[in-house]
Amino acid sequence: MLPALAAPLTAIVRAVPDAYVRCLRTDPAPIDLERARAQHRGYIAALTDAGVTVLLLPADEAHPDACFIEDTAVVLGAHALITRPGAPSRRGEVGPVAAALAAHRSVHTMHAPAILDGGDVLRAGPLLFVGLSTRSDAAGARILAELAAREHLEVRTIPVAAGLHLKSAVTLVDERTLVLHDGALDPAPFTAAGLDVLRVAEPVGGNVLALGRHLLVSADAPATAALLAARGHAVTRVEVGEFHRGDGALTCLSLRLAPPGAWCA
Ligand code: CIR
Repeated sequence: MLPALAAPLTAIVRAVPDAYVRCLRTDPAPIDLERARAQHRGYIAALTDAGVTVLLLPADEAHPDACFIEDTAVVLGAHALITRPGAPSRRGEVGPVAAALAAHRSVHTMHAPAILDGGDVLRAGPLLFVGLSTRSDAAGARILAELAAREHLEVRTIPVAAGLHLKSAVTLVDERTLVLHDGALDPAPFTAAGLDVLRVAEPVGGNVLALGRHLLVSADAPATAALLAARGHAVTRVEVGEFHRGDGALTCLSLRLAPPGAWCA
């Protein structure tokens, strides 16, 4: 488990716009907006129940994907890097996120032509694994690496050949353990870094959200939830099916800010 934090985590989340039904997605099935909003409320409740302080930003009707706030910034210690999202339609999402982060962190901005989505950045202690995907490139990883060096963090890039983001397939469970959708990515870069990798068969089981001692797992990954509970984690199953339809998962829906001196997934 991640260590209990001396002070609570803060998470910034963004309300679901009516426009969410037109979000970028590979699954053509229609999105149920009311169910999405109910699931978003459930997600916020799960964060709150895990002791997280939640800041809710208003919905952005001009940007259907804005509720996937994780992609718009990477928070590293005292700094926050506002990304240049890989999807052109998402680039206008960042303004209100930067304004909200400025109250908590020293804010830096990524400039063109670099691209990076926060969903491609996976922190494991002093390492930042950065997926090179359709949404994040080497220039984006280099800009992140410059900022990361200030926090004594090392960037290691990983090609993401399939799927949307690195964290669509692999996320942190505890300080030295990752959970990975089996077959989606080569686990070698993680095991070479001394991390344990739990392989799971459920596609959305690869994206869990570790919050101190609490672990949020999608209700659509029951076997993953059972595996992690059997390993002693305090697992909360969260319904986010309408966000899976939008190619998102648990981490995408929040930006986490650890208290000073700590770090979080
Ligand atoms: C997109 O395609 O950008 C959104 N529909 C989904 C973003 C999911 N974000 C994430 O995995 N961090």
